[in-house]
Amino acid sequence: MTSYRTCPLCEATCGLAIDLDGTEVARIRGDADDVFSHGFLCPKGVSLKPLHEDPDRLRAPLVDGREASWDEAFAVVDERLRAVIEAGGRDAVAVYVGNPSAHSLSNLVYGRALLKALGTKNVYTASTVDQMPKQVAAGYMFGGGLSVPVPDVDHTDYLLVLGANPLASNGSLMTAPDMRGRLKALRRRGGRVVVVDPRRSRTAEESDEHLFIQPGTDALFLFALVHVLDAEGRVTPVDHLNGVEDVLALAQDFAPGPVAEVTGIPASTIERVARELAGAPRAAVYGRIGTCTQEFGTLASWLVDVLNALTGNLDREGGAMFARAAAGASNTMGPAGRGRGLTTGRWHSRVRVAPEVLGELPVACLAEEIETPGEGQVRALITVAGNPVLSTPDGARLDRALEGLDFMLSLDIYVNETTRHADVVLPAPSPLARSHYDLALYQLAIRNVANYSPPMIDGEAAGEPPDEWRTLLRLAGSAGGAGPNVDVDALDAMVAGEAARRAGLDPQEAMAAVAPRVGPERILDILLRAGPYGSGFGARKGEEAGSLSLADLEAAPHGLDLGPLQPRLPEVLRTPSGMVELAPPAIVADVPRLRGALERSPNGDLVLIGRRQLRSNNSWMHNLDMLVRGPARCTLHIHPDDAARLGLADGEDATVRSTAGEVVAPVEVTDAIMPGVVSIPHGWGHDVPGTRLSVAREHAGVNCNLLTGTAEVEPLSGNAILNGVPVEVSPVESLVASR
Ligand SMILES: Nc1nc2c(c(=O)[nH]1)N[C@H]1C(S)=C(S)[C@@H](COP(=O)(O)OP(=O)(O)OC[C@H]3O[C@@H](n4cnc5c(=O)[nH]c(N)nc54)[C@H](O)[C@@H]3O)O[C@H]1N2
Ligand SMILES: Nc1nc2c(c(=O)[nH]1)N[C@H]1C(S)=C(S)[C@@H](COP(=O)(O)OP(=O)(O)OC[C@H]3O[C@@H](n4cnc5c(=O)[nH]c(N)nc54)[C@H](O)[C@@H]3O)O[C@H]1N2
Ligand code: SF4
Ligand SMILES: [Mo]
Repeated sequence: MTSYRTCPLCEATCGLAIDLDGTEVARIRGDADDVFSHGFLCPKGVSLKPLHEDPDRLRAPLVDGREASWDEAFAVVDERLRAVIEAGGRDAVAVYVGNPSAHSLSNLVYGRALLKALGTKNVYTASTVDQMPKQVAAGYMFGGGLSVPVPDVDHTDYLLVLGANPLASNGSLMTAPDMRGRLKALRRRGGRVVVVDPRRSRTAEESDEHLFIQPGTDALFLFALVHVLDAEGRVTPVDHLNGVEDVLALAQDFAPGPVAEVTGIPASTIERVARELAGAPRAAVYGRIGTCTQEFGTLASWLVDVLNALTGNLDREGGAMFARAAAGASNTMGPAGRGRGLTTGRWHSRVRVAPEVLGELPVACLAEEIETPGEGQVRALITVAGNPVLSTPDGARLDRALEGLDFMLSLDIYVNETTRHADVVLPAPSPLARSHYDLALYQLAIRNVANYSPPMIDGEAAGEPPDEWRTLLRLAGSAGGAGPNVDVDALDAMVAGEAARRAGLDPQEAMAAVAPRVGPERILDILLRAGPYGSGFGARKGEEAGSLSLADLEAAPHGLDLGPLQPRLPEVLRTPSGMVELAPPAIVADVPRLRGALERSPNGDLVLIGRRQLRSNNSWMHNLDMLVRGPARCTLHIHPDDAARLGLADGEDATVRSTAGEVVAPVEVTDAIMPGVVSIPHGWGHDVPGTRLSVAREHAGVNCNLLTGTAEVEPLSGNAILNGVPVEVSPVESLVASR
């Protein structure tokens, strides 16, 4: 029997065709009939089989390291969590939500219920080691943290890519399966792809032009492009913009000459790229991790869309466009065209008084909140699908801090570097035993699509843990003081009612219309019907009225294609002015800091950046042999000139030191990285005691986040600075001594 389902592992949302032989997975292929991915898949998609079968993947709760029944585990959680709350108040419990939650309908919807029940301001997520700067920029400019324009890669003639490597990552803040095929098609139709990256990445290799850039200087480069456009009279702004003159005035200070000195990109190249961008019939600028997890993350993220707007490419075919997602998008709800915009700093972290952003605090503050005594000190932590010891800065400090907690609970499928500290671990079912709908990622898709996958394996019969939404609700019960055995179904109905209310519906009516559905399916059906392709439960009339519901998706196992992206300005906006804010005051106020960077001259020191690898998924799929076999991949990339200067040879170990820590990694000499820059991928370092990762342990690698620090965060978003970290590299001392 063949089942069709969307791969939940990354943002590309590929369709998979999975052959089952009884309850065994026989084979996984790309679904050739998928309306979006047309058969494309990457090696990780296939690895859902070994992930499903992995004996190290948890099937039962662990209490103090021993297997326990669910009732036992919830009783322990209830008792210990209540004790912490009673002693230290609600803020004494912190939550860290990791990346896989963004790919899970259950976790997105019911995680919110848990947070609400906890009522803590200590909410941390992987967003502040990732895309928060982009969300802040989008929030200020367009009024929604997920109103992020995506490049219309299928129709553009010119794509300027900064700090992204979609050929390895398969795309991010840009849901687009088979980016390789899409970029090839772009070039085949005469278009041009330019990649700006301190490394010649796979994407750079397959582009028309690659520009090396000094890490952390993208905002300078982008400002210089604006400067040239203005100086040469090439500014052709789109409609609905506030603040064009302000931005052009700010760009005055960023002439190509001085910017060239700091970025390493020649002034003539900056001028040419500006002309190409302005001259292309349709063009898009796109930036990702490299432009976010750095010193000027929000400025760079903002300037990406400033350029799209000033070249006439924002919100038009072949430019940077807004998806119109079928379900759950804030920019399809409430009054169109106007809203409250973004407010940050509604509360602050206790120790360094960092402002709240989009409901959370910077994860770089988590360790100090645990360590620092006083009222409001964090004494318990709940991690949900996260591995912050490997994925957040100064992992060693966080690791120590976790050891000192009074209570730690992890919702996770593995005992890894983080969850080994947990008193209680509650597992989730295999991806094949649960339903899937990419509520978040379809809001960032380069084509409007919707695809729902029902569970393909009976989890209960297969001995899989219960659905994660049930676990989250039971925890919400405990957190809210209702004890360990709350009526999950009643709570579920409340969550569904709340979702309906937020979508502007009468809860009773909405719930009746989708009965007898329960759980995530009930909520999804409500959101689809309330969404832009639904009937609005009868509220929408005439041409506007669609009829989309979950039943339509159930009848379409290869997905529903809702068409190419369409212009959405000004209706997509939720700013108070009803205009795109090109010069938001908060962002403008950060420009002097960037101006300061113009004075810097490269001083010959090395800086560290990261990189992603195709057969990897942050920290957590290294326990699958098919993804880790072969030569070690957690290597230090260094340019031949730097290697020669420092006496480092390919294959030898090097010591890498920063103000935060030190690691020893094997050297890979390559001219794919620019002089002065070294790179180590993140998510490795699996050789610590107490984990249950028998395969990953054999391919341990090192934790590059022992080198990244927590002292500085990007000021507007609170995002960690993971790229452009000053380091010293030297041959391992014992080797030097023995020579
Ligand atoms: N230096 C450096 N650091 C980085 C980055 C970088 O580029 N450089 N990238 C950053 C980015 S972009 C991200 S998103 C973060 C990721 O940071 P995290 O989200 O903290 O880390 P992951 O490795 O994704 O960990 C996912 C965890 O979820 C568990 N898991 C998997 N599936 C499920 C499930 O269905 N339910 C539950 N409950 N658990 C599950 C896994 O076992 C694992 O423990 O790392 C960041 N860290
Ligand atoms: N195979 C695989 N796919 C993944 C993941 C994974 O771990 N493995 N993780 C997923 C996640 S959580 C995310 S967020 C996405 C991320 O998706 P991408 O952003 O595409 O991720 P990377 O491949 O890390 O690409 C970032 C690039 O930025 C470059 N860079 C570093 N510093 C700078 C800088 O200062 N300026 C510029 N211009 N470039 C810089 C790096 O050399 C690298 O090539 O990938 C997702 N997909
Ligand atoms: S590209 Fe992403 S969504 Fe597609 S198969 Fe690979 S991991 Fe899954
Ligand atoms: Mo990420």
